[in-house]
Amino acid sequence: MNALVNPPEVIRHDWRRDEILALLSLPFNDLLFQAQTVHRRYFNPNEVQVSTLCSIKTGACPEDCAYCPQSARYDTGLEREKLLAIEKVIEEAKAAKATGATRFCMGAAWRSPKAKDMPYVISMVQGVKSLGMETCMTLGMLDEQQAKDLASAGLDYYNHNLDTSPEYYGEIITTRTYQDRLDTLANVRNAGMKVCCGGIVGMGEEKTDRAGLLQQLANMPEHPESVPINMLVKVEGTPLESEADLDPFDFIRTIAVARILMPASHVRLSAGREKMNDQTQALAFFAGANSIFYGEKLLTTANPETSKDMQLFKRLGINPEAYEVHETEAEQEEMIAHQLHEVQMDSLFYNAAK
Ligand code: SAM
Ligand code: DTB
Ligand code: SF4
Repeated sequence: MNALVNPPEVIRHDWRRDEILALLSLPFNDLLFQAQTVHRRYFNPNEVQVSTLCSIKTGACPEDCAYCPQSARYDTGLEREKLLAIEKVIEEAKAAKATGATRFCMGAAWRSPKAKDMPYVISMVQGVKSLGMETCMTLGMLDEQQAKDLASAGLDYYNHNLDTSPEYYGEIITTRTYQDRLDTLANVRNAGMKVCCGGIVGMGEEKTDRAGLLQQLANMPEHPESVPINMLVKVEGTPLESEADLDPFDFIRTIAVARILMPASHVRLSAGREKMNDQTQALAFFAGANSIFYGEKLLTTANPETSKDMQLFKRLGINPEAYEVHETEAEQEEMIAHQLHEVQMDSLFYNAAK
């Protein structure tokens, strides 16, 4: 199969595995040239979207994802925490906004949200939105109604990753199926939210698994608007703690091919930046990555210092992508007070109904 000489003009949803493998196997310079050409057709090449993560519920997760420090099945020394108070989440979001983040992504170590959690997470969405930030959540599996409720609350993005290829998936997770993940993604899409979906590389998978993950993402009826490509963060105590390092060029290739297959999506250079040098990150931007997680922590592990990221942006002539703020500060304060009152009422009602 002849790998593409010219990148496609149309957005395709019918990629074959062998075509993707051929792209991943191109000479590095040819691949990066194609990816950068596609990138420039759809995006300003010198703008990168910045999102900050916040762990709203940490640790003690019942799932067995082999990469995850938050699974209760592995002794990673992580202290479990209760669901964060809404006030604390708003405080964190304000701090993230003050350092330049435009999207606030709230993650919970859950298999899926319980009914009692929903009023709280809904209030978090409304509170963060009222700060004039984009909102994203990752709470595990969602049923149709939960997706609709989050969409009605104004949640902009839902993150739910496929993580790897369908063939390799069983080596990494046994407590939920690939189809479960696709079902949640369909519920999110049908509820009208934007989809954030990607995966992890460096988990001992083969090149064909990276192709398989990209194929699944690129052949969705609508491409995820946001595609996080995570480099495995090897955490002591997890089954993947001693996994061999992936060649950084293979990481860059994965980003470049994601860019070519999903030309209009934001591709995020996600977990793993703490261990990457500036040159690798610069190559990732050249390959078409145009989003990062920004802030000194991911969910539970370290991320580069914000000042270091800003220095890197400056050295590369990169600007953070803007996001419009709509409300005045007084309007924001009023909305937050209203949200807090609502959630207090909801929890009173929930406790009374128990
Ligand atoms: N519990 C929810 C779930 O799994 O759907 C949401 C939080 S979970 C931590 C979100 C994503 O973080 C996972 O799907 C995985 O892709 C990524 N992730 C978790 N641990 C990681 C690690 N050690 N290295 C890289 N990515 C990781
Ligand atoms: C995603 O794809 N990566 C983020 C976010 N979505 C939720 C999470 C990375 C977690 C890395 C390990 C940790 O810090 O716990
Ligand atoms: Fe739980 Fe999510 Fe970690 Fe899997 S990735 S163990 S579902 S927190």
